[in-house]
Amino acid sequence: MRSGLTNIQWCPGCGDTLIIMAIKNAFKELWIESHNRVVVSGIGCSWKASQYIDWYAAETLHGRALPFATWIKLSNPELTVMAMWGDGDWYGIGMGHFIHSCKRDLDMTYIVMDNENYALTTGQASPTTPIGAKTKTTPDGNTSEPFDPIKIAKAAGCKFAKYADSVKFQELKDIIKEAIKHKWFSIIDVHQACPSFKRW
Ligand SMILES: Cc1ncc(C[n+]2csc(CCOP(=O)(O)OP(=O)(O)O)c2C)c(N)n1
Ligand code: SF4
Ligand SMILES: [Mg+2]
Repeated sequence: MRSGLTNIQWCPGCGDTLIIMAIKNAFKELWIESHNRVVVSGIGCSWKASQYIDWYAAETLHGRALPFATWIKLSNPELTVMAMWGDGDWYGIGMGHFIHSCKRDLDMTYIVMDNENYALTTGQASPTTPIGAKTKTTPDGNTSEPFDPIKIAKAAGCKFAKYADSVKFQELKDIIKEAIKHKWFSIIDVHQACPSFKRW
């Protein structure tokens, strides 16, 4: 599927928009043309990312983008392959694929749009929700320790695993460029605002 720029449908102030802009700038600065790049997304607000950049895109199942991305990379190693998921997508239902992708270490870039909640389903606690945060499923405050995804990625064998923040725009764009240039598996956990449901 070929996707292009359409009207952004994320809520006003959503950090996803900044992440998309940083990726677009990174591609531009690295001279990676649209026919040489492909994104695979899961399901969640983050899933719409694949619709807003001119690239080949596959919108897959919740938690299952990594197997699709792996197959695409193995079929055509020349492509720049990026997967974009939410924190629930990747660290919840997709955690098994995440660990094995770190171990397999193929040349792909994974961007987690980490808003610390299941936003598309209107604000339930996710694996990265901080202690004390009140969500639909933790009305008295979250009591379980959030995952440290970067620590987990490194422990599973990933050599490029970094945090970023969508509001530190230049830094985010530079980390994305570094990740694309890294010839093995790279993961960036991008903290982002979700004004509709992340209110802590
Ligand atoms: C197999 C499966 N289970 C559950 C759902 C319902 N579902 C859709 S989006 C979503 C949460 C997405 O949260 P996250 O990955 O953090 O993305 P966000 O919306 O926060 O960007 C869930 C549970 C689904 N689509 N498929
Ligand atoms: S619910 Fe949150 S993550 Fe989803 S579009 Fe709105 S602000 Fe963005
Ligand atoms: Mg989320």
